Amino acid sequence: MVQKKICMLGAFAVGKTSLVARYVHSIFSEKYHTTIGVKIDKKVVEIDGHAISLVLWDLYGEDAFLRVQPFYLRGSSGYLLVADGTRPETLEIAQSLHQRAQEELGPVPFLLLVNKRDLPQSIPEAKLDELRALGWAIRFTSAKTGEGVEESFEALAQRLLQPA
Ligand SMILES: Nc1nc2c(ncn2[C@@H]2O[C@H](COP(=O)(O)OP(=O)(O)O)[C@@H](O)[C@H]2O)c(=O)[nH]1
Ligand SMILES: [Mg+2]
Repeated sequence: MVQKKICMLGAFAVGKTSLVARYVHSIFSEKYHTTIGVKIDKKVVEIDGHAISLVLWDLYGEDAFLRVQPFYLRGSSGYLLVADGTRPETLEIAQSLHQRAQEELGPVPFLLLVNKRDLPQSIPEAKLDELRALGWAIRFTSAKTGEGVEESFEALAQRLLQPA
């Protein structure tokens, strides 16, 4: 089966680990687990009759930004950039991480997930429009309610199968 590595990228506490947990295990936990290391989960999806195994890499920790080392990105077929819809500064961090990922990987598919949709949002829509104008695909998710989560991982998987 085709395997595709996907990296989760985003600022501290935007919900990267929660999104993977929701997608892979259908769970949500309010507790914060500061794991040590890189966590790797797998999930098989079927896209247009093709089964592909998504290998999801998740970093954690307060300085996730500094810890995004080349080995973490290397070999990724694509990535999910995650911002927290309640914290506009996390969008800036997502943009920096995007730059770093593009330097390492070139123009591979990615999606921006604006997470925590279940809470009052504070990222200006105009900011998102600027990114859309640059060609970014943006989706809203809630790891808490599950809104948009499965669709987002599958939308990225779909893009991985398309010729560049
Ligand atoms: N309300 C709400 N809380 C969330 C959501 N996603 C994550 N959280 C909470 O935000 C905190 C950080 O989540 P976590 O997945 O550990 O973030 P990470 O550092 O990006 O991996 C935890 O307390 C989660 O329970 C969401 O969609 N809605
Ligand atoms: Mg985490």
